[in-house]
Amino acid sequence: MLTLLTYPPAFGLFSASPFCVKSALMLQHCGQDWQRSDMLDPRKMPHRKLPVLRTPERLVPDSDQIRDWLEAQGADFDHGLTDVQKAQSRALVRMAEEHLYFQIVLDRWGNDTVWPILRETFFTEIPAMFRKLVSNSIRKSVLRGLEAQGVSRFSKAERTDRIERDLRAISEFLRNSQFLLGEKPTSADMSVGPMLAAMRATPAETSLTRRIKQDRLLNSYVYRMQQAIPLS
Ligand SMILES: N[C@@H](CCC(=O)N[C@@H](CS)C(=O)NCC(=O)O)C(=O)O
Repeated sequence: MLTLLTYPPAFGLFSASPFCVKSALMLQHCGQDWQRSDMLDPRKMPHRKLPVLRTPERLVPDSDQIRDWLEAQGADFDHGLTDVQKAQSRALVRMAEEHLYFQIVLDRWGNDTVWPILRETFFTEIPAMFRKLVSNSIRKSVLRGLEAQGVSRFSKAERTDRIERDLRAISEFLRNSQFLLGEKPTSADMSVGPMLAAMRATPAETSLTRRIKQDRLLNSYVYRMQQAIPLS
């Protein structure tokens, strides 16, 4: 049986990591026999990140490589899409994973109201007496990473504008269909859906959580995705 090494459930989601949710959705969608194995510390993993798929032959790191591996076994997440739709799918996935994702990380790790909740969710394996010290130093390194990536250099107004343009682009795809590229979920939905769900699930009210909750189209899309491919 395949095993998905993933971060545990958090904030009402299958996992706090939208990349882990994406891989779980792909496994579920293609009908593979799989189980989850939760971990909080990915440092021994090939890319020092999660998700990772344990197959009979090897560990497959990275949600895109997990997708490739599943496709090599016969999965077809974009069945029936034209070449242009496949190109649109690629662009949507990159927008979600290389931009919106970092906005979510900033919303979680850069917010002093969210931080105590994060500390007690992500660092439970660290003995309580060291937890503050260790988690504060990890928080600093995550924030340094966001500075290097650039997302935290924008003003609040600039940030909002950048997010808004992405959300409007996603909404245009959903204006006349149930899912991004038609009436059935495809790979783009398995990436964008969990990203929007994560954005909504940050455990404090932020402008991002409000933005998704108050948007009927996006909110119902997140719900639809969760119904279309249920993860128990
Ligand atoms: N490109 C990777 C991204 C995975 C990723 O960023 N995972 C994060 C959690 S959402 C992680 O494990 N971070 C740990 C770290 O950077 O130390 C994928 O698609 O799987």
